[in-house]
Amino acid sequence: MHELNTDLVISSPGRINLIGEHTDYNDGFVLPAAIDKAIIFKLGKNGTERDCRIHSQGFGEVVHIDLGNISKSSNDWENYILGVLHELMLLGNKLRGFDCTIESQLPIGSGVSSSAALECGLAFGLNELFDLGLQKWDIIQLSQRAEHNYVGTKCGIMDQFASVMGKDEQVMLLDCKTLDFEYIPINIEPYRILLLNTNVKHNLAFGEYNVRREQCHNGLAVVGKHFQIGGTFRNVTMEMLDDCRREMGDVIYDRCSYVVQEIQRVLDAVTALHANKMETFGALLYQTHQGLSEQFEVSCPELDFLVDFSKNWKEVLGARMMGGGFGGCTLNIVHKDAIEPFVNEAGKVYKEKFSLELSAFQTVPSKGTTILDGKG
Ligand code: GAF
Repeated sequence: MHELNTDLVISSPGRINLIGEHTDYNDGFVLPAAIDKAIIFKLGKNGTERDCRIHSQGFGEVVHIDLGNISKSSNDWENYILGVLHELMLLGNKLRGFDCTIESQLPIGSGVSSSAALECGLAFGLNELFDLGLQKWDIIQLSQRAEHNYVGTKCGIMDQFASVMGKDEQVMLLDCKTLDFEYIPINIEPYRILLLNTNVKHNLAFGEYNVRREQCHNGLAVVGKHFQIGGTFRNVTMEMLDDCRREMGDVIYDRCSYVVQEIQRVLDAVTALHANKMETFGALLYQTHQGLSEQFEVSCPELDFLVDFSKNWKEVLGARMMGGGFGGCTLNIVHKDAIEPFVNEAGKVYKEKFSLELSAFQTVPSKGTTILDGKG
């Protein structure tokens, strides 16, 4: 293998989301944070016009991409990269050949959004390397477009936003309708944020995400025929949904009810955090999980099992599945003294039930995409 050039080292973190799931593409609120695990990019100009040499340590050999001939690949992880390059090329002609080594500390498919970290880290790094003049919001939005157009997941804006905008010890309340946001310092002492990784990612994940988005869209259209809602979930009430239930059918009604209730739960959770009412905050997480499992139907037996298990522990204030669903992690708010026994017992019963290993890690809100080592 050729030696790859490095002029710049970038850290692009994964994210957690305390509450507000599947609300981002429904004009709702979310409460995410970047985490202290990241994808590390080593980037360097290689002196060519068009040849990009990409080495991902997790995937083996060096992949060559011709900037003059970008098209979709049959390989998923390459599509994240190709999608970003495609979007950057659309913006002008300042991009040139480069070398890139990618090393990930993020468990792939675990719901901490390694995909957004990959997209945003690459876009951020190339922006620095070639002085493309992009602002943070440009990077966030072009990364989202890359995922829509090249990967095919019609994701919301939360993951890319959290990965780029994160700050140490702060969560972010993002209004996904206006894109206004505020940092909220988080001090949940003596509790900790613990992720339990089911180590499963069911095949449903990709297709069903887009189906949910479409169901929400269809439900909104029905409500919009009868009420002045300005085309947004923000103006939809449960009473309106009840009135439209027969017309939209039970499944769409359940999806939309979840969204309306979850938008409100985020605001309630922020109020609880400000008032340091951690029991209330934890109870809201359990309600979110129930909604995701029963109304939105994006959970799976492994996630449900772990959330149910956590309810036997008085030291756990709340737990829920996190991210798009169908696998990945549960997020748990656990008393620091109970972390070890809780993780051990969870791992034991999870293995008995599913014959699978559980992995666990604590995390803290951390800074977003950043330069670790600048242009030499
Ligand atoms: C995935 C998506 F990428 C996000 O935009 C968000 O919708 C999330 O699922 C669910 O809240 O991570």
